[in-house]
Amino acid sequence: MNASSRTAPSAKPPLDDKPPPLCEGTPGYVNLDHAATTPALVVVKQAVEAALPYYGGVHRGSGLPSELSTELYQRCRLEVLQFLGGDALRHVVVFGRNTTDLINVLSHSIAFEPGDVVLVTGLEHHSNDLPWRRVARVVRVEADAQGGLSEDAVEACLKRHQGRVRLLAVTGASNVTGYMPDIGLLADLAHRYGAKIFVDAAQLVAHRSLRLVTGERELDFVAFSGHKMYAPFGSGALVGARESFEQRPPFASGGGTVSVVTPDRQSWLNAPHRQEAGTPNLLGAVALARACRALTSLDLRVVAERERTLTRRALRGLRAIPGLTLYGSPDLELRRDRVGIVPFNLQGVEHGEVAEALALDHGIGVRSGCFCAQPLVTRLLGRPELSSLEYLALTRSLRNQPDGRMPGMVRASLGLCTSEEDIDRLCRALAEIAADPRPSRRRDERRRQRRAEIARLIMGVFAP
Ligand code: ALA
Repeated sequence: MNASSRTAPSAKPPLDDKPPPLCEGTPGYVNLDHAATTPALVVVKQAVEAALPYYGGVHRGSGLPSELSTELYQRCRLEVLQFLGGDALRHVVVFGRNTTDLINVLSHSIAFEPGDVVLVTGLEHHSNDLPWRRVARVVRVEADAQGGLSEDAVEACLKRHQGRVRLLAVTGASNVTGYMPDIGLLADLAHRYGAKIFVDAAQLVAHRSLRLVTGERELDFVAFSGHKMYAPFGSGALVGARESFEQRPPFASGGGTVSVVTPDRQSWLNAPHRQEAGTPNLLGAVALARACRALTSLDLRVVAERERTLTRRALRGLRAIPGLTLYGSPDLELRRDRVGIVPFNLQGVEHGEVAEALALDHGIGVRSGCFCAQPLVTRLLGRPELSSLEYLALTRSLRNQPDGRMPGMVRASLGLCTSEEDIDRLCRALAEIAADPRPSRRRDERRRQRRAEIARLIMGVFAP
């Protein structure tokens, strides 16, 4: 179901040394921020360009573009289902803007009763935590000090709240540490205690194969975003059993969600239409579906092995830098699989400063901060939970300082086209920053150059 259960020999040709080409327009720039967003695959761009001349209103017209677009949209759902090994008779694909959007859709699709519990883990992105707080009682299974998750702790929690837990909401891979919970085992546990499982696969699907059904096991709900899997066209997909989406009125209502409307009544369409208010993002769906197909055509075991090799290289290189602290599992050999995400801090240099130095002085893009996962980052930093007074003081001070920064860390995240040279450049750059953390004399000038370059590129976007 996750990488650990994917060891069967593959009939696919091995991935050669050349990863599939990407649309990247910044020569010399090293992108180590794939966990935030990925560039587009060239084949994704080509698919969008091929669909564009025929773009019409899905379910909204009788002309050729509209009819074609309606069929194409349906085809996109099938591609997504195939990508996850779903069953077109039982499963439904709901398209939305991104994983966050779709978790909100899902949270309003489940008919929670008062007192129902959603179990979340301490590894979650805010998007797989906050939406549940609005619809159910959220109980948290904490991460351990390295950001790992104990299945025993999950089981203890399921037992403690037995009969009340409707859903276990868990990430497929942490966006902070790359840690991959054993999704198969967690699905078994959730089901044993009468709960369903939702997997936030945003950080997983571009790195490892994920199947909805493996033998007797089934994941109830899975969601992921196009912009983290080389299809950044504003779409994401949520997949689950059809009947799960037909219990409640939709999260967003409007055109496309209803069959009959009178001045005071309306009847909702079946899924997935009920969940997709407004004219659908056909081109986003095309991009997502084409990326699914492209990833399916790769041998993801080879992709994973290459990513692990590069991650080990990064971990070894960074560990050797004086004053650098790595977060997450101390297992630098990756005996337990994880996706290529490496979080760290440099002693005496604020995380945002490190990210800026990497960007301006070394041409390397990373992300710094809390990565929309404040509970996990706080835990990894070893900081105590805030008291109510501290919480109030902090929220007040940050409200008055738009650029006020929370304690955080720096994150390098790998993608399909990351190379050994990219990793070595990161290590060399960090060694230099560690040796002399003062902003370089040319920093201001480089910032100005950066602003000018951005202005020129934006002009280029609107020039034709
Ligand atoms: N959730 C994305 C990240 O981790 C945006 O950067």
